[in-house]
Amino acid sequence: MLKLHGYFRSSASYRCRIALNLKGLAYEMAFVHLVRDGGQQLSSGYRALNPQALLPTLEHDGRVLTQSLAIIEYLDEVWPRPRLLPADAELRAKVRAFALAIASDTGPVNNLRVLRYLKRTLRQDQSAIDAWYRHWSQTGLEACEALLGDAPHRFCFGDEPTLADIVLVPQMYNARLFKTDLSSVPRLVAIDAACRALPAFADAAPDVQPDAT
Ligand SMILES: N[C@@H](CCC(=O)N[C@@H](CS)C(=O)NCC(=O)O)C(=O)O
Repeated sequence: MLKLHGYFRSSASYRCRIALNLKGLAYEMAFVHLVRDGGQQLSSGYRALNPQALLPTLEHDGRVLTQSLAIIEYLDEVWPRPRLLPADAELRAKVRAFALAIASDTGPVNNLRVLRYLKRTLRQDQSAIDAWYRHWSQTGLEACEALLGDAPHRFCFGDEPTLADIVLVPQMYNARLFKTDLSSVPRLVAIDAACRALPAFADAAPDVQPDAT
């Protein structure tokens, strides 16, 4: 049994939904609202599953897994087809580097708890917070555009989606939500559109989730 604890707009949950769909795995959803009740991720019940109080968490037959990239690599190891990481070592390192450029170096500075700290503790106004968000979003994506290399592919690193595409699409969703200028990343825009045309990506989109409000 697979159960994903997530939230429709959580980009890290979105990554896991895409990966589960690409693998064709059925899973239950447990909804953890990031805003309601002051943030349900902060409850003692959820912290018992995920001590970081972050989404997502995946339960698999009694095993509890956290961190979206670790979850996706776990899925790829337990259900190896279709591959989400390339067989070639160099390409695999490039896919991981691209995914980490977003998941480790771009997403965390724009996480909800960081934006809340800017607003509530440092008393920044909304225009300063929006400028912060767009700055890190745009510079992070521009670096990713450069990481793609020269070969023209339908997806980030070939003709099949990999972990890189799984991490890119939620980041692009967030970038659009916060009105980031995407004119400097035309290849990412094209790859994002190609991914979102696939059912595995479309069915994972925030706006079609049962908890979308
Ligand atoms: N590195 C973590 C990041 C998880 C994360 O930041 N999740 C966000 C939603 S996308 C969250 O739960 N935020 C709650 C908060 O900021 O309080 C992962 O990839 O799983």
